[in-house]
Amino acid sequence: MVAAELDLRSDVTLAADFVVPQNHSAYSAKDHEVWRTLYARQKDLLRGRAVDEFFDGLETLGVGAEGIPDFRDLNRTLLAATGWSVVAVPGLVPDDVFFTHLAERRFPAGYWIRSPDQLDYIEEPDVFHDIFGHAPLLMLPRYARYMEAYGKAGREAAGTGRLRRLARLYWYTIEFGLMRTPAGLRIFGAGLASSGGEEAYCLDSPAPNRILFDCERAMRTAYEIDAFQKTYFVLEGWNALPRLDSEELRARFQRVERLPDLASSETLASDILVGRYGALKERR
Ligand code: HBI
Ligand code: FE
Repeated sequence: MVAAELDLRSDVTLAADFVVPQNHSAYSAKDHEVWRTLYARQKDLLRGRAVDEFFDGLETLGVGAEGIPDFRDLNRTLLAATGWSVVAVPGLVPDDVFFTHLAERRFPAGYWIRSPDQLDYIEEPDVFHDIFGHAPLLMLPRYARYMEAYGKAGREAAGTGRLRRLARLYWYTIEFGLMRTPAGLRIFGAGLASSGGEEAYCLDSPAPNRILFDCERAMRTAYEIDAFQKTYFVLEGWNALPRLDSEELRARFQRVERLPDLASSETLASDILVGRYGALKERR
């Protein structure tokens, strides 16, 4: 099942929530082979690079070594741990649909898988990015709460200029976030965990900025859509994930709206830069 085949299904009427059956038995041997190749490669590449909680989640979920997981198996474990589940969708869904799922602790996951000649680059999230990248940390209560809060905040911000700032926050934490741990800098972002290339670049290259996470700083910062990031934000542990309740968020939006946006490559005198080995460097 590859992206192009989605077009053949466009005559199927989509439900309002965009949820479709995963149809696990319809995956071909080749589909499972693509998954296994990616799964083995990423697991290996992430050793010593991803946070321990990512591996703990992957192991507790206990799926993926044999092929594309059946969401029903995944969901038994996820539901019991944090009340989250994954639902199958055809690809990117509209913002309001996406936020409503998250607010109700459902992660919309693409069900299709990339073709063997597209192992490293896809334009829309597929089942490998969505499940391998996102599902393990949904086992973590503090992270699970943040994702739900993001969904609720997104629904409130929908149709306003605030959505752009909120989307940046998601990008720089959930997708491309780094964390300072006693063992050194580690990946927790799903976009990094599922990437063939950027998972090493984000930690090893001297080129990008690594900035100690500051919620409002991240909300102001543009990001790269089809290139490696020029800036990564580094969280000081899971409790550094910001609270996203309406009141706190409203105050943050008000401050951010008075400040200029920042280019993805820019640094400020007030940034606390993080070295490749996790050391903090105040100012340049
Ligand atoms: N849909 N399936 C899917 N996955 C996403 O990550 C996603 C989406 N729709 C909208 C969206 N992300 C973002 O634009 C929001 O975070 C703003
Ligand atoms: Fe993602």
